[in-house]
Amino acid sequence: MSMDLSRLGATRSDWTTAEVAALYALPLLDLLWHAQSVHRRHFDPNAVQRSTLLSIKTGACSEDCGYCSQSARYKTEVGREALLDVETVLDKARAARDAGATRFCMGAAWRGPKERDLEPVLAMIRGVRELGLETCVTLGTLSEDQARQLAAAGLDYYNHNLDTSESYYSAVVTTHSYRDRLNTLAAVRAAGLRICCGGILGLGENASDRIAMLHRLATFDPHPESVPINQLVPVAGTPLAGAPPPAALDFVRVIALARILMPRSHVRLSAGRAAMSEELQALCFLAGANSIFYGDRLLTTGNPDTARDTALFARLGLRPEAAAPSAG
Ligand code: SAM
Ligand code: DTB
Ligand code: SF4
Repeated sequence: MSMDLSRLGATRSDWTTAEVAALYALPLLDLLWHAQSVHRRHFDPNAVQRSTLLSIKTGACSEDCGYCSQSARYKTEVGREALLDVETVLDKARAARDAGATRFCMGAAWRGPKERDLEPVLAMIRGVRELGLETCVTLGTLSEDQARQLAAAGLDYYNHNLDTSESYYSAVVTTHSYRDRLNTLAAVRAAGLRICCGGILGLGENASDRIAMLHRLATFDPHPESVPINQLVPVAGTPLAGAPPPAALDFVRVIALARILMPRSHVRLSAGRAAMSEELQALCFLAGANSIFYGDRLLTTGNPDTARDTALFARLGLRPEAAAPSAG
């Protein structure tokens, strides 16, 4: 399989699976060179955006996602907690802003929000925006009307991951379908929201699944503005607790492909950094990652603390990306 490498760097949604597979098969050093070249055409190569996560509603989720600490079906260390109150969330958002985050991402362990759930989340979005932060929420399946209500509250991004390929999805989740995920993404786009959508490596998927997932992401028109690439954080009690981690250089390869396929999107080196060396993270930045989760927790699991990330940025000469002018 060959492809016209001179077209790399253009923003297009007509990628073929063969093209994505050909990129995946490139010698690693060629791939990194192309990814870094594309990255430098669109971004400051030493700037990295920082988002802080908060679980606003933890545990007891009806869904059976095989990786998740929060499914009611698995016996994990995560218990059931009620939706946090707005003031608690705003205190955490203020602390995240003061620590240097520019975006605050609120996650709920729901299949989707019930009607009574939405109003407090809308208040959280309004309050976090008033602090001058960009807002992101991830609440599961949405109707078009719910997406419009979130947009009217001033939400900047909705996170909803594809997680893996369509054909492998049912090996990981059975309580909702890939089609449900795509429908929610369409509702979110129709409401005029920006999309954060990516996946997880280490679910037992093979290279074709990774290629299919990347192809799906890169053929959205427009592309998701933010593309989180997670490495599975194995959680005791879940079906995937014992899954072997993806090969480190395959993880780098997927980051590089995301960068080349979606040249203007922020590619986030997401969950899994606590288990990665600084050298591996540096390779991910070289491959075009330009966003991280920042703060000592993800949703229910750990993340490098801010002091460690500040030291990493200093060693690599990275700068935090400035807040987007639209925030606030
Ligand atoms: N319930 C909503 C949903 O599933 O869309 C929102 C919250 S859910 C925890 C958000 C995303 O977190 C998942 O789609 C998955 O990509 C990621 N995630 C959850 N558990 C993870 C784990 N153990 N390791 C890596 N990523 C994980
Ligand atoms: C995303 O792609 N990763 C984040 C966020 N979007 C919501 C979640 C990672 C969760 C890791 C496991 C946990 O902490 O529960
Ligand atoms: Fe529930 Fe989301 Fe976890 Fe799936 S990933 S079990 S929908 S919280």
